[in-house]
Amino acid sequence: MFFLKSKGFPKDFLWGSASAAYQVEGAYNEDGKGLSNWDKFVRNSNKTYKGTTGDVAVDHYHRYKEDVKLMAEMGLKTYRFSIAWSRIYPEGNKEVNEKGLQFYDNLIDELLKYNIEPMVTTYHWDLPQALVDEYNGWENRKIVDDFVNYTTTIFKRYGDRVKYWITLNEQNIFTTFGWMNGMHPPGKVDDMKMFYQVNHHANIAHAKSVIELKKLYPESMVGASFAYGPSYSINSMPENCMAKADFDDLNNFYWMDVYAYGRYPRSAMAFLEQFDWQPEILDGDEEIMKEAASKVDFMGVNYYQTAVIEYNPMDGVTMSHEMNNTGEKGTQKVEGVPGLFKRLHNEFLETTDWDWTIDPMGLRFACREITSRYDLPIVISENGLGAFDKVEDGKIHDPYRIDYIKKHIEELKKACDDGCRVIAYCTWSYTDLLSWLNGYQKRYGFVYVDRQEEEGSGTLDRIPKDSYYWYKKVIETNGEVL
Ligand code: BGP
Repeated sequence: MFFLKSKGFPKDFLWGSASAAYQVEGAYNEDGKGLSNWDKFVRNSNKTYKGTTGDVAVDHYHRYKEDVKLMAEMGLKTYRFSIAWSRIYPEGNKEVNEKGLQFYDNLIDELLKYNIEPMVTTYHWDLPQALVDEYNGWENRKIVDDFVNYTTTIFKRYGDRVKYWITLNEQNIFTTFGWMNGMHPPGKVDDMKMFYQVNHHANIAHAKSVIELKKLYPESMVGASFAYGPSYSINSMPENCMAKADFDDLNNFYWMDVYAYGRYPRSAMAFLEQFDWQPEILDGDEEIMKEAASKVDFMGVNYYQTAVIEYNPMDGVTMSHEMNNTGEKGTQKVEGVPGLFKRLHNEFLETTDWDWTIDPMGLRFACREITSRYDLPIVISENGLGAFDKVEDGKIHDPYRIDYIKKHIEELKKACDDGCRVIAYCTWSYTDLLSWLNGYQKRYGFVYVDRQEEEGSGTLDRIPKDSYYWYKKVIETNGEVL
């Protein structure tokens, strides 16, 4: 739509920034923390850039006070972070670790001291390794009870101070990378049947957690964060437009319909059934999914890029099981599912050095689609630019990041004018941090951290970048001065 005058962002808009435990905390074996699947994967898999690990990460565990103080000086309204399950339950399901609970008590209290709203992700991919050893983690339905036991523990502990909760971060990504392309733990490739089963377990774990939270704290706000990549058909050829519809049903609505409606898209299910890939759905599951969907308060969206879709014949390209994790532009291969679709480069748009398409308007599309299809409020829980940053005379000039975020905020403002109920915008990320597969050189933060790939490298000192001061102004003016 077009509007003669913008209404701007809502009055209590939550300007925020985000992180995840494994990517910032470090202290991987301190104060009783158990090992996670990532602690193990980074050692055994040879998948991370130059073998980087989160053992120390950016040492947020010991420096959270300094980090929060910088947030306060910036005027941040909300900080999204995740809790490491293996700090709370070192073995996943047995004894609770009081010291782990205390760390997040301290972090939450520190945020509240400066009026920064904590937004907590209960699961951002780091699963207690003990549960993998015991029953293969997400592959076994037993995980549902252990997950709900863990989430209920943290809801009870922090629910008096935390209003905003995100159950699962990017279920589509951790399952696709874990069971389809082998790049995340457990590193399985094309295990289609298990991929859909794992997703069903995650859906029930999410749903039961939502129901428990609402019993304890009916006023809380809860949703899952989905890595949403809206799609465009390459052109108006009907075969390509149908391929786009297939892509959406299998890659987007397959998750968002569950969070918002408590059901799977019919065409996706029909497709899976012919190969016997559909998950085992127990009696009562559908009711649980529907009940949770009726209680969900928002759709969490991690937005980075859109996809261009073309029909892919039966003898067409397959998944490459590789990605550009070096930052050498142009090395990402074209991938697809034979008989359905393939993803092409968008000739109208630039990409980052890691070949991620830069498409600010795609963020507005994402909000519009969610609003039309689900009519839910929206939390943008991640959006940002991974780039090489350089320190010059003790400063970091990152006009490219400012430009990226500015253009996305402009589109988000238009989405608000369109009637989308956007309640928060969190950039990825607050400080620089570990990029799962891309090491420390792919930087996202407003705050530079002096560390390189090797453990023990750098002072871990924090330096606010130009974008830090720029975002401070954006917050002060509620998005009017960009
Ligand atoms: C999302 C994850 C984040 C973060 C971000 C950037 O998928 O939720 O944890 O890592 O992407 O991705 P990357 O680090 O691969 O550049």
